[in-house]
Amino acid sequence: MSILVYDHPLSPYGQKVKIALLEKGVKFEAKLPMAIGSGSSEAPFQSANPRGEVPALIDGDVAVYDSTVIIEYIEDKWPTPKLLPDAPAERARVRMLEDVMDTHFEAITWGMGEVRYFGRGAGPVGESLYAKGQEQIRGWYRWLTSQLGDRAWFNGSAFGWGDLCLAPFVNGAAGFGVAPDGKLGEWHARVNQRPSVAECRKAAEAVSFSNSNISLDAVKQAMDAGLFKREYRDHRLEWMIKTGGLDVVIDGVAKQNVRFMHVFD
Ligand SMILES: N[C@@H](CCC(=O)N[C@@H](CS)C(=O)NCC(=O)O)C(=O)O
Repeated sequence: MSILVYDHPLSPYGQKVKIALLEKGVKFEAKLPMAIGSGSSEAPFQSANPRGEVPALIDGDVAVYDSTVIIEYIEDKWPTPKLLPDAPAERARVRMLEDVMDTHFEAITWGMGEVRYFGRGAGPVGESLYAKGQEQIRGWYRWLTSQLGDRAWFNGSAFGWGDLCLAPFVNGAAGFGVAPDGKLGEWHARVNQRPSVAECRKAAEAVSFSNSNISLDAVKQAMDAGLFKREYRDHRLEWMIKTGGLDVVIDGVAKQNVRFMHVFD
């Protein structure tokens, strides 16, 4: 039975799932859900993930959403080659790294994307958000470097969970002009040699805003026309507010081009 992954190539969360499946040699089809980013979603994607987010994985009559839960499912269902380390403490260490990347780190690159590609906070507010984002990423790089220590891989002696959970996010940050250097930079070069990571990175680059003909003006017009409703959820909302973008949120709520999570009823 084939596996379906609802995905957007630019989503670092979607990339985590695809890298895990590629590493396991599990065949899958990646599909872009209709109207992703518009704030509305339709069945069967909506029933696979009531949050209306990618990734969601369909395996026969099993539907799983949230990249962390999906990777746990993948590791349980296809245990070889294993992606998590063996020792409980090592497994916990790697899961903590994943949590940091999914929450604190991603919020920054997402916010920078709001400024750069979606025209939020035009003028000095946007410039300040972007510059602060770059500075914060450098801070996280210092922390990640200390977490890597003398290891070649975040997972331990070989590539694994700890690496696939970082690579898409660090690649995203590098795309905003903040590539890591030193030991983290060496790991970054090494991880991008991994065929599973390289494949997902290539797919992301192929659709990236920087490589497309879509102008910022066209995106802004679509935003003003309500064609996009960007999801300002938990850590992303926190980042926008704490980094000086409260007015961005207020403006987006007034123009109805931000969305929040609804009740699963
Ligand atoms: N915690 C979720 C986050 C997934 C997520 O935020 N996905 C974004 C794309 S990167 C999305 O689909 N957003 C939908 C939207 O903006 O409407 C996970 O790990 O899967």
